[in-house]
Amino acid sequence: MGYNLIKMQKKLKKYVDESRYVHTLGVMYTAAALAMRYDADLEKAQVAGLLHDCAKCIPNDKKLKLCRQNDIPVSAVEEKSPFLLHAVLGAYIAREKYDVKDQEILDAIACHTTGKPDMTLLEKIIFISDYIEPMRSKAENLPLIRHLAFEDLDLAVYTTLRDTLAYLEKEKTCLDNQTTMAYNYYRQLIEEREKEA
Ligand code: DGI
Ligand code: FE
Ligand code: FE
Repeated sequence: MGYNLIKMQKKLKKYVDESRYVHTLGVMYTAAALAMRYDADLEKAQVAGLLHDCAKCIPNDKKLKLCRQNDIPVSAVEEKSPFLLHAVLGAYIAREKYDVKDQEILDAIACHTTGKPDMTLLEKIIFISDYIEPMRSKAENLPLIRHLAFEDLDLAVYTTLRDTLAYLEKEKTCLDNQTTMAYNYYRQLIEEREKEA
């Protein structure tokens, strides 16, 4: 506890390009707003939001090298799409270079790209903030998901995963197992909720 957010921002700025930095601030503030809405830890949400993409601008070959050097497992899908590693590598760098020891924050950084089944509140907040922050503009259901994020977080997570999978299928990109598992988990959660209603 007691993170120096200003100091972290100054450092991060040296390691990411300008648009990534602006995106990162957007995620930090969006995560803060969602933490207020859902009574999550405001400081953890900001630190995780600020650092979630801290490994994004490392060249892909260096990402693979850093993983190998530090015993971070690399799946076949990650080998093919090394950009996916910026999430787990980001958690590693947050711990080693930004002195973040809080496992909840590190976990939220590590799963921010694929999501995962049964995410914690903080994990869901970072996953969604990354998708809806104000600088984002591409995804088609953004207005809906931005609204849902503050109304029904699980439904927002489900809708984001559904749209991401549809997009990846259209692009014929290979799916990380974690993305598929996350989608199946949240689809079932929403289906069961609807049955009960
Ligand atoms: O780092 P950002 O651009 O802010 O966002 P991100 O870390 O959420 O990455 C977004 C991209 O990741 C988006 O184009 C969808 C893609 N993605 C998510 N899950 C998978 C995936 N790409 C592949 N190849 N496989 C996945 O399972
Ligand atoms: Fe990312
Ligand atoms: Fe991001």
